[in-house]
Amino acid sequence: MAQQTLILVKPDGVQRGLVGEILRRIESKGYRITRMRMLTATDEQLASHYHEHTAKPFYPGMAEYMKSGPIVAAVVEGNRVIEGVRSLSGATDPTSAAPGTIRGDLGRDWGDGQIRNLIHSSDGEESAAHEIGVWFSE
Ligand code: 3AN
Repeated sequence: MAQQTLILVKPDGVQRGLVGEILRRIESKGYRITRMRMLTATDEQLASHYHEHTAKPFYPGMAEYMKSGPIVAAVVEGNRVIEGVRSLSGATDPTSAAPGTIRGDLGRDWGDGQIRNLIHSSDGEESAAHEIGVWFSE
C-alpha cells in the first residue's frame, strides 16, 4: 500500500483563500488526495494532534490560532509522501522558509507573535497514523 500522510490547511490558509493553491501544489507533485474534510478543530483534537507540544509555552497561543476558523484536513497518498510533502511545505518559520515552498512562497510573519504557517504535514509514519485517526475518526 502507498504511504499516507495527514495534512491540515490551517485557519490562515482557509481565511486567505489558499486551500486550492496549497492542494494544487500537492496534487501537481503527483500525490493523490484520498480523504478530505473541512471542520473547526476542538480542544480535544488539537491536544491529541499536538500531544508532543501541549506542555510547551507556545501551545495555548497555537491552539487559539488553530481554532480561529475552519481548517481542511486531508489524507494524501504516494510513495515517500511524508518526506515529499514536508519538502513542499518548507521550514516551520515562514519568514525563513525557502522560496519555492508553500510556507516560503505564501507565508509571512504578521507581527502578532504567532507563527501562521499555512500547512501541517505529518513528520513520520507513526505520527501519520495517529493524526489520521485524530481527524478521520469516524
Ligand atoms: P512543523 O509544523 O514545521 O513540523 P513542529 O512540528 O515543530 O513544526 O511544530 C508544530 C507547530 O507548532 C508549528 N507548525 C508551529 O505552528 C508551532 N510552533 C513550533 N515551534 C514554535 C515556537 N517556537 N513558537 C510558536 N509556535 C511554534
